[in-house]
Amino acid sequence: MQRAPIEEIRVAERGSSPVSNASIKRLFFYMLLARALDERMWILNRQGKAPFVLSCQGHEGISAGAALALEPGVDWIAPYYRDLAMVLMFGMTPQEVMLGFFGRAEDPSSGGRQMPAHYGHAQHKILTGSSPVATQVAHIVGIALANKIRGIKGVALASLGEGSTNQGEFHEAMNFAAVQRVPAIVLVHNNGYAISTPLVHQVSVQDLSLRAQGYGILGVTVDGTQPLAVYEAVKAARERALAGQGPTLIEAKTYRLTPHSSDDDDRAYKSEEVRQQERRHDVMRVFSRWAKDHGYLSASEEQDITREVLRLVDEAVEYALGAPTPDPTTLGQHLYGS
Ligand SMILES: Cc1ncc(C[n+]2csc(CCOP(=O)(O)OP(=O)(O)O)c2C)c(N)n1
Ligand SMILES: [Mg+2]
Repeated sequence: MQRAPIEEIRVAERGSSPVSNASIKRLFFYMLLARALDERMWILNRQGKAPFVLSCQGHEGISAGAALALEPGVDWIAPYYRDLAMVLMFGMTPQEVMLGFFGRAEDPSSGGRQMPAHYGHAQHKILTGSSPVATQVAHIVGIALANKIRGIKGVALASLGEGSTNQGEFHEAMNFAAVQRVPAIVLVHNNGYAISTPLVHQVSVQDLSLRAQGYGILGVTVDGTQPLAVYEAVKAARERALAGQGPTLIEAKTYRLTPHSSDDDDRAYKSEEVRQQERRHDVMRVFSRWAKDHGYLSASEEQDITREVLRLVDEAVEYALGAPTPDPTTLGQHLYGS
């Protein structure tokens, strides 16, 4: 199934850029760190050392662009499994990510109980995720309502895939958020597929942001392969939320560059031609080229960052592989009352 091409989104040129040089480098660093961790996870999975990968490849620009516009320590996020770059920018370390990946006792998300990529970190205001998709939207709307009632100057952002917006829970949460005008942001990563189901068999609208009209809130669609376009949209939504203007629905379009998970084979439903075309829109290639062409990043800086990122990945894997698994006698903890 062919997708309509992503609309060109203007990215501010050097000089009129809404973000500093340091922020561009920060974006690049965390996007690359997420990509490198993810690529290593696939290798470890194929080596039989870890059971399951849910990949962020192709989604790094959305997660990082959004995180750059938020305030870690103040704002709450309820990420989904493709938001590795977002949780890293909110303070999770590569080591903590790998502890979760291997299901180790020290895993901050769940002590090794959750599936991998169900990120959570109370200290960093990262709400732990539930496997049923879209449940996080209601959770974030509740946090945003609490912020509003308590007069806390922070926002709450939920992130999810486009397929997940068809859950009843999504609509209930969006409607309630709109009626209560809570300071929430709902970020939809539209990668054109819900596992193997293409967009045309999921919805009959071209842009999911159109759904915002039905709730009476602002809806925006941006190119998710342009981290700065995502940044600008989330920044504007945050300002509106803090000014009492209520929630915003943001749709960011991108391409999922891997199968849905390590248990999926996307060759069954994507032709080689489609997969190659998606790879040409790889956000890492697009952003690296843009940053170099516009003088934000030199080739030698890119090499240095790549070396540093790979060192962090090696260190994280070594630590997590050597870390103890949960004590079997704690199996019932947090599940049953005594
Ligand atoms: C309520 C519920 N139904 C089904 C599933 C199984 N499931 C997990 S991910 C997924 C696809 C989600 O697609 P989308 O929201 O587009 O996110 P993407 O994986 O494409 O980023 C499904 C059906 C689930 N976890 N929860
Ligand atoms: Mg999807």
